[in-house]
Amino acid sequence: MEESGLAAEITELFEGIGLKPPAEQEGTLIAVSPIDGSKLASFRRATPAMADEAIKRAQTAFLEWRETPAPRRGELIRQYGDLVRDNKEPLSRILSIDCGKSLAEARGEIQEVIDICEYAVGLSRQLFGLQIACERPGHRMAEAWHPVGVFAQISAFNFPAAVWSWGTMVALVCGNAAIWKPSEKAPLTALACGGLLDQVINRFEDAPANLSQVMLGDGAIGRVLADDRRIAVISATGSTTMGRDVAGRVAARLGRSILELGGNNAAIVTPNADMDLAIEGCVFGAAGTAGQRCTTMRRLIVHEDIHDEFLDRMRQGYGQLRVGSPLDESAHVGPLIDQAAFEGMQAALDAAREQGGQIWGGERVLEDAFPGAFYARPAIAAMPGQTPIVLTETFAPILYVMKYRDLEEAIALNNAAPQGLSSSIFSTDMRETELFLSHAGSDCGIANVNIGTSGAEIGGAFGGEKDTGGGRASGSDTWKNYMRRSTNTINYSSQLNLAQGLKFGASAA
Ligand code: UN1
Repeated sequence: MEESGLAAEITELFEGIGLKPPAEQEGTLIAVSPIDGSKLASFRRATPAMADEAIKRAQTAFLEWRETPAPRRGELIRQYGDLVRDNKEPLSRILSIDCGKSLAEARGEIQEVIDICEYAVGLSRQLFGLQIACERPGHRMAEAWHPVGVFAQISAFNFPAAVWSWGTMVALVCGNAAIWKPSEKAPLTALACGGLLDQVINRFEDAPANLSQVMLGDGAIGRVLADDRRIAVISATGSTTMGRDVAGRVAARLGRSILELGGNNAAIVTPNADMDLAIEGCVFGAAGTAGQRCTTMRRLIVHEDIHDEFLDRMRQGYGQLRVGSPLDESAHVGPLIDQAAFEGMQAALDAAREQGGQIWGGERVLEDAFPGAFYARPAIAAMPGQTPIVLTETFAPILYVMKYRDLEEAIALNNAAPQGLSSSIFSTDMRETELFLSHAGSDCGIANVNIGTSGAEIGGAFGGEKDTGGGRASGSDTWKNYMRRSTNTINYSSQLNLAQGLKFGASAA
């Protein structure tokens, strides 16, 4: 495999942020840039024995870290957030080269890491329990939240930094030790973000060594983590197939998992929509990040009266999109992650054609400039209805467009997908928008009005239902997923009163 200038740039970027460049090892795990298909570095894969050692080290770190008061734990994360802020530009470039995301979106992702650090710092003073009304006199009942143990994060290539930070920053503030298994398709972002975290941990007085560890490997090492009883909580983001495997393994040992898996997200556009805004929201939602967000808009359900005009305007919008290197700031759409992603996209477009769809775009471009990479024009597929391919998540920029007649029908189409991550409605009619948000509306974990399906802020709970896995990885009260709850009943009277008015033995006499 060829090397290009990108490997040299990675070396410079790592050195620039004070980290050892990813060494050229003997290993079989090869980091490839989706920008041009060139080799960036190679690594040895973690073995099960290495995972065992890492878990042991993490357990030792956990026992020490849980003794550090939570606000002090927050101070570590504050320092890390500052370091990420200072290094936002080089980290964004590393991320862009690593996973092919446009530089603008890579900056957005690193900003998401900074935001989650701030959020976690705030949380570090708010890990509070409840005081609960007690039925017995002279008793007090309360609940407390305690660190839970070793936390493991399995992250996907498409958000190689933000998704890790959602879990890990919160888990650390909650008093846990953390292990990260990043996607083998984007390992360099993990080495950079994890390396900077190590810098902070190493100079922080109250933080034990090995509080955070990165393990490079493929699904095999993910399965080792999923099977291991010493991993108290495991969070996994990726495909539904991967999530089912992790869920089964963790359930078999009665462990705790937080799953954020696939999405087949739809937007409904009603005749009451602000059309300009809807076009803008749908073009970004469907074509942004080259269709490789779990929140990417994949289905568009448009009222029959405006369908043809809306489709025309979407096609015009797509016509303005520039596909190009993610490092070229004038490009909107970068490459697909690899050849398999491109082939998956082509297979889905073939199926859509067979199922009566009319397709625009989808072809490979820039093959001469980047023969080893896979750039494709985002595709729009006008479909005769919600055919099987429309209900299949393809991790590529394909937007299936369908008609509806009444809003109940549109909501039923929205909810017919096996996944339930994100959804949105474009309408200025509050009867329509409130119905969509109600119990009888969208069944997704995220339901938006007049914005697209992607681009959630970190403060809200993030995740979804059904095949999306049911987990909530970030925001709101999800910190509780990273702690264990202890219910405490304290008797400060001199009587032994049993609950439910029970009388027992001598006390009954
Ligand atoms: C993902 O694609 O796995 O809501 C996460 C969004 C981003 C996160 C996406 N904040 O689009």
